[in-house]
Amino acid sequence: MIALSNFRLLHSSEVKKFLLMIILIFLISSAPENYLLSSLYNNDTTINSPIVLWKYKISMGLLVFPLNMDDIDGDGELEVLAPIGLDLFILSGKDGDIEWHFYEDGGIETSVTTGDVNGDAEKEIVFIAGIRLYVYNGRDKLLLWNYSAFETSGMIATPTLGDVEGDGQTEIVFGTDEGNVYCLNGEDGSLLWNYTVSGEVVSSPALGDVDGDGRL
Ligand SMILES: [Ca+2]
Ligand SMILES: [Ca+2]
Ligand SMILES: [Ca+2]
Ligand SMILES: [Ca+2]
Repeated sequence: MIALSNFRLLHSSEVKKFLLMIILIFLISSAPENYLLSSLYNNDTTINSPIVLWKYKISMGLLVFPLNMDDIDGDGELEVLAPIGLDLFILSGKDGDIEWHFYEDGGIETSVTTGDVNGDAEKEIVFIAGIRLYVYNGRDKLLLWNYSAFETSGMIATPTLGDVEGDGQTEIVFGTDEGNVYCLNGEDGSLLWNYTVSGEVVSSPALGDVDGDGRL
């Protein structure tokens, strides 16, 4: 079973480029209170001797949620989407420069999901911070909408994108530590449905056609 968003990404040119470049990202502890985020680049497929392309020093906080990369602004170059401490940083994959920074009371609570959620052929970035889910346009970082249905912060599961309604439009599905699973209309953030489970939701939803009827 594979999320629709992941299925699309596996076939995208950006990800093929990503695989060819063999970029490794990892966290290095340089001191008890400081960490370095390093992007390693190797262009001859020999991963035994990676070359440090750039480093980004984390002055405070820890990298809690996984990094990912995508060309969110459509300029042909990958960005690094890095939740660090309470903040979200979007760094240039090329040189590590900060392209965008986001902070909200309560702090970022998930990794960042990317994809075209409103059908305009441009990618959005989707994440949860504080008590809200945010959708920003990836090109100019303008807020499309946010959704607040949570009583407290503490969501720990990254949202998943997919056309769960089968209407050609993308939905956003995510769970919370209050035990609710939400499905939002990607275009405007309106609630399509929610479902309460008996306990905290601690993982991202996986979307797939498990009953073979041609629909997620
Ligand atoms: Ca880019
Ligand atoms: Ca879009
Ligand atoms: Ca849909
Ligand atoms: Ca199905």
